[in-house]
Amino acid sequence: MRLNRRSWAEPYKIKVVEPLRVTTREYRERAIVDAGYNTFLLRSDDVYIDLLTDSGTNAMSDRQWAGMMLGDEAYAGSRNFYHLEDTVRRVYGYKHLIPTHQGRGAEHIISQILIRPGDLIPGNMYFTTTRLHQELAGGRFVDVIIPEAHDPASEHPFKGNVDLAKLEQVLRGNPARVPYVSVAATVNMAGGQPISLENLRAVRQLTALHGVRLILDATRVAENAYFNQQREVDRPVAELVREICSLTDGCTMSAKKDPLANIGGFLAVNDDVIAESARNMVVIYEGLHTYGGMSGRDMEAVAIGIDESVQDDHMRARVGQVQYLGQKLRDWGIPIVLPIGGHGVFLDARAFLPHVPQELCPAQSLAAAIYVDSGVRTMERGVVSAGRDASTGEEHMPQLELVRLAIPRRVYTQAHMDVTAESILCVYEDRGRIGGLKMVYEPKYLRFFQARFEPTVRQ
Ligand code: P61
Repeated sequence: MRLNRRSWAEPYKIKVVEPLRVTTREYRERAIVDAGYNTFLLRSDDVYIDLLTDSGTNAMSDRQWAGMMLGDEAYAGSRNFYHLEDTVRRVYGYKHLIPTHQGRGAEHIISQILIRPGDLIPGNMYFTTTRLHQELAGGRFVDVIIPEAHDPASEHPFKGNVDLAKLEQVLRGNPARVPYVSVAATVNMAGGQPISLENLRAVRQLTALHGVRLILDATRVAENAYFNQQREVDRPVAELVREICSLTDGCTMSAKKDPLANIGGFLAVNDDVIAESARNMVVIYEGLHTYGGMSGRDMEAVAIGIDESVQDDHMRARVGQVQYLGQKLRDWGIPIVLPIGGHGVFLDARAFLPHVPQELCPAQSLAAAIYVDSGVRTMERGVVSAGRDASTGEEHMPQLELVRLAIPRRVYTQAHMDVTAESILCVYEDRGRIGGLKMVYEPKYLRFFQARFEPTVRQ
């Protein structure tokens, strides 16, 4: 037999393992009730395969672990800070680094510095923490992503693109009311969808014309660059990352994602005045400007992880694993967001459970059902995550009602992906039995993290 294709494998082998616990269906039925049907409220000991998030769940490399031993835990001027600063300058190209404990720390600081009450912040789809910090600073988020991004079935290769006409309308109609445009690469809530370089260049031109800054959410910029490489221009991921960043004035970063760490983040900017304001603020909320809430060893792990994250073979295996899972589900006719994203596969809960109206939180209910079936933990990304309008208190009713299967980096094997896919198929075949949920406890901020639910009919 002649092979017409050759498989590839992960560019690493496994040195340390962490046992997983398998529970019974009866056990999980109790656990999900105790957790108020919210997968965020499960104990991780009760989870078999944890696809809640790719945030902070990365497996670090032996080099990163070795770096942890080089942690310089000085209060001020830790050598690991300088290593991180050099790395951020070299890999992303920004002049100033302000470390923070994680991404939202950076979002808080940049929002408070740049936003005045009544301002508008256009962006390529909301992200929960990003929008909340914009609102807490008195601003209002305006969605300027292309319409295809709100359609799970659209196979547009760059669903993270900005609708330039929409953006222009916001900029023209609100002179001096737009402190910056916020662009995410890739777009988490759209299903891990990338923005094209071509579109980003056009956004840069447009914002420059209006004298408005462009701030990047660089949390998954290397995954975005991988898609740019595959779908747009065949250049190394590292080069593309650098180019994306060069089109922006600064970035917020959660080092818990692309940079392959378990904790950490930063704000990076080119402007000296903004950097000075940020250093003034970081000491109030995060820690000294040379650690920002991270220990020296954390900063070392992030610095080393950043370099690993922009390697082509790493990214091929990382995104390749997500594609493998997605393709399996697609082949079985299970409704997922297309194209398959960079950090996870997103189930289209509206199409999966057409009999459950959005008011009854179909994605929340589907995530609970998947957990009960197999112990696989996923996350709701629909009406519960979208929350309420900050000024009217009305619930947002997003077009996308999704369940996210986020894949931690370098953690699970192909067999784990198979087990996951088989569980989703079982739940799909039995979908008629899944009912809706009503919220019985609703926290004020980021309600999805701690909300509790009950079935509308006994399940
Ligand atoms: C996640 F359910 N993401 O995807 P921090 N920007 C972007 C993120 O994806 C992100 C942050 C900023 C998480 C954790 C999480 O509604 C949720 O380091 C594109 O988590 O502070 C985080 O970075 C914030 C899960 C956050 C959520 C908010 O799983």
